[in-house]
Amino acid sequence: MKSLRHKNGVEEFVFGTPVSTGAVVEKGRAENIEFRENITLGEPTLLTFDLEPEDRIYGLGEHLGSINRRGRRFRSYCRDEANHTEDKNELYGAHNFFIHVKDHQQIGYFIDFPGEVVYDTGFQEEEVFSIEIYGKNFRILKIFGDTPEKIVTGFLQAIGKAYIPPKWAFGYFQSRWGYKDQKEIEEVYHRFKKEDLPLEGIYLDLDYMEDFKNFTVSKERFPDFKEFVGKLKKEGVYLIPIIDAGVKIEAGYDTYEEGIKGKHFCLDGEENPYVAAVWPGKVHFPDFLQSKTRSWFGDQYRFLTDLGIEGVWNDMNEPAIFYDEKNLEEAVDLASECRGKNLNVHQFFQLKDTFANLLNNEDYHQRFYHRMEAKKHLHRDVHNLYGDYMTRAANEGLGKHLKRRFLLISRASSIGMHRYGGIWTGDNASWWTHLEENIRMMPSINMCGFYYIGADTGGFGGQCSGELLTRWFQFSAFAPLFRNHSALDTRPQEPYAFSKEVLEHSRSLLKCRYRLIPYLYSTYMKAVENYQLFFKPMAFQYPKEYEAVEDQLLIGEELMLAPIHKKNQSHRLVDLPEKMALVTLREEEADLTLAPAGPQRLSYDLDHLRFFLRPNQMIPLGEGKNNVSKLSLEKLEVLAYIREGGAHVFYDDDGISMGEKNQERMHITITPRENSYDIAVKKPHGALKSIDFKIINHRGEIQRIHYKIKE
Ligand code: MIG
Repeated sequence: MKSLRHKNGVEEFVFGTPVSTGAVVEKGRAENIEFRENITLGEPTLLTFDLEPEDRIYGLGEHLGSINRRGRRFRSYCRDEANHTEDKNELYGAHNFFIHVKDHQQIGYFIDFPGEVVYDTGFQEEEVFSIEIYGKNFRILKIFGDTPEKIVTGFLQAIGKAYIPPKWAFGYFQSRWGYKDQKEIEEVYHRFKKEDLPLEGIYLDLDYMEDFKNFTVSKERFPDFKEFVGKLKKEGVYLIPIIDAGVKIEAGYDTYEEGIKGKHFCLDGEENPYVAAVWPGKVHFPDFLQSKTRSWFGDQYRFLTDLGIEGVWNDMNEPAIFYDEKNLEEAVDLASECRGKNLNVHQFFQLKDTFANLLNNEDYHQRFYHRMEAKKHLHRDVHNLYGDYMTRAANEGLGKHLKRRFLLISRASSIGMHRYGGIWTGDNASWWTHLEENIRMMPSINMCGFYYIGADTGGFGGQCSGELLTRWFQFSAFAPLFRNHSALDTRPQEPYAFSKEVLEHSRSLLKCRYRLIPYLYSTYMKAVENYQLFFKPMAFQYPKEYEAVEDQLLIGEELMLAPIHKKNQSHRLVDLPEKMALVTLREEEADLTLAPAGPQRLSYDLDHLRFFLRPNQMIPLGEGKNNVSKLSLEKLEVLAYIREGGAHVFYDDDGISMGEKNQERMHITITPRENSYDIAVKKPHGALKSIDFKIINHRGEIQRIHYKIKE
């Protein structure tokens, strides 16, 4: 074992000769450090920690369950899991960072390993936290800090700055698997316009392609795609097409032909391109682990950027596999053997399961290989890098051709990919419990480096009700990625697909979202810049008794959210660790009242947003426009809760340039005086003419101050 020391005291332990995943960007210096944890190298390697009753575990990213991960099993092995029931131990992401919090100390760990890792956080044995690492070659980073938040910061520094989307990516996006052609997309656009609903873009699912072939557009369904993209973009509406991992095997299809010629596909045991089946039927999988394949595949996105596209979602990149030839043949053979027989119960279930197990069977992972650093790797051993490296390829290609920021999200991910794109949390369902999962999952994913995150709002599978959509909007209004997406054959889920009330509520909630964009964008940029959390669990800020409050979240330093996530609730219980100001936000007005510390019932209607402003904090609000391009910062409203005085840095830039161009950092300070406040605005935003302050003090008295920026 080798050991190294990084900045901030981060320790790195190198076991064997690990694959360079590229997750960690900081380089350490060799130093002799002892690894004191209990570890036994083997197949699998076993790492164990004692758990005391009070211990908590945070992190592990995209998984179901509580924010405190204690008492469950989790498997880090990217999986196309289409049914997120409570018992599922793996989803699409593999995020091996966690913090073990004890009474007297806390330590963060990152297991830098691209294969399977299984965590048992005191499920089998309540007093043991065991981790199985399926290999002997890996790195472990140990991160120290006196608070969980500082540990996160140390970790984020080690893994590098997160992906930064364009400002328009903070708008509202409509999506649906099933919008079949240009006409239908146009109808969605017109309907949003007619109903005065904010809209920033429409995602294009599989149906825009020709026969599910990546980097093609169906001529029949989109006769003049380029013109269409341009026309919508003029209205501020972006189209975001999907790209899948598998490349259709079809003679004459460019991407396929080039992939073969350039030796870009993963190989089977006989050194032939591995064949599996996904949406297009039989496909090959690009070997994204080869750098030449990444630059080739990245360049393929040029087909889209040449058509005016500035955003993409990468799907099916765990990779998801419907079947491979071997298993399909075995299943068909078994079925023929069964023909005409009187099957007993075992034979029947074997038949049924054999077919059911074709989908995403992990046997396939033993049958194909990658080439990386001139070495051959069995897929299973590097599985978790696949979606990550596909997204790196896309990021590099899009950046090269666009030379400005772009929207990029991926379904599969591992830590390291956070520098290249965001993630959506996959195929959730229109269930109230999934709204709650969404709330809890955000901070855990954020701790692992990802900031541009969100769930399918309204739920992907199943039937959404107007009430669920509205409540979900009330939470997603704060998520960097706000997309309403639903599956084929489910009930239509656009805000206008329900009653008139739902439409009206959605409209006001979406306008509120746009009012929040200056704040959300500023908070996002500052959080990335300073390696801080955008979504913070209550337990990271407040004393221990708040650790169990997992359906309230903090945003940046300013806000606490307490969304309703249950049906037929006009009120919910909120537990305030300190006195805060309750904000009731509507399109036209924002009200402030004081809320005392302690548990209380909060009424929460469907047509507005309610959230809490922490003491000595303020937030800027813009106007309720229908598009980011229409948001002007000439006039801002600032809501503040001032006890002793508050200071805020408001970040803005042109929202699209890469690098550090046009950054603006406006400093606002509010200092209470006898009967009023002193307000200072340093480096006012270039566009700004005036700010309307609404300030509440600890007695609940409100003052409004109109502040003019001197020319
Ligand atoms: O096998 O492209 O998670 O968002 O709509 C399903 C169709 C493939 C899964 C994605 C979902 C998308 C769907 N895809």
